[in-house]
Amino acid sequence: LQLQSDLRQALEDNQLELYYQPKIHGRRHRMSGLEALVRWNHPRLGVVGPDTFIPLAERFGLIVRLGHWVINEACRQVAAWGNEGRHMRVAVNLSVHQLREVSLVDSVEEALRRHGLLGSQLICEITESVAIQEREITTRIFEGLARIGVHLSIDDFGTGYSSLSQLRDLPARQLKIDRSFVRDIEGQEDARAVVEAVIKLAHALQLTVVAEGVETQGQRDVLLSLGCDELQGYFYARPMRASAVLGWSLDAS
Ligand code: G
Ligand code: G
Ligand code: MN
Ligand code: NA
Repeated sequence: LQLQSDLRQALEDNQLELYYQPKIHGRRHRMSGLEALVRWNHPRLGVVGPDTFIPLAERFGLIVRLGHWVINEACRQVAAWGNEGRHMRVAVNLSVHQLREVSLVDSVEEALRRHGLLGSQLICEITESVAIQEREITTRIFEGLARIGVHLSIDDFGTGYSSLSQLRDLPARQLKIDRSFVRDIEGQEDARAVVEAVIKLAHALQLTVVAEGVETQGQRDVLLSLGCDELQGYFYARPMRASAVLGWSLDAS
């Protein structure tokens, strides 16, 4: 398989790159952090998105190595921004295969130490469906990460059908509302009602809420009126190269 050997090569040759998408603190109207999103600069195909190669990496047993690279590279970049006087907090996405790895917490801790970061500068995102299907593993990993100060975020929330008790038992700090709910929030009363209920529930459980996929001012206004804590989406910024981040400003976007 061509892509399989290409992907191995990509890991060796530094063809992967992290892009960063700002998250905006709703009330304070400023950047609260960034989500790291991996891209593959393929020598012939150009920029390839994670929806294409993450599943391949999972199938070919490369995801743990790729995931290590992502964690380490995100920490390296946050430290570099710190050296420029900007204290940043970055979220990385974890695959289920990384959670099954016994040494995950140690390797996150090692990456933080190597780059001189606080645990609170890193957030780990896992999807709601993984969080509940792999309850025992995720609870153990989450507790380990929480001990070193790394916050956990439940990604794509609303698509995984977790029960209230499952949600209550997860030691997460943040919940990200899936963009399918955000998309319909202006026109559809029921979509708005769902988002309102999710925000209330999250706050009752002491979780902060991030809305993903915010594309319009109208969506932003509704989300802020419902008390959503943070917003992320093309309305503010597309994922960008690390080199563009310090020059990006909310008011110019
Ligand atoms: O950046 P984009 O919207 O194309 O991302 C598509 C999907 O790929 C999203 O579900 C996102 O969570 C996932 N993704 C992006 N970067 C990573 C990564 O570093 N690791 C894993 N496991 N998934 C990622
Ligand atoms: O599943 P996860 O939340 O990690 O996925 C993030 C993905 O969503 C990335 O691929 C990113 O490029 C994409 N994305 C970010 N903002 C928007 C947006 O406003 N609209 C849409 N359609 N996709 C977005
Ligand atoms: Mn995510
Ligand atoms: Na998501």
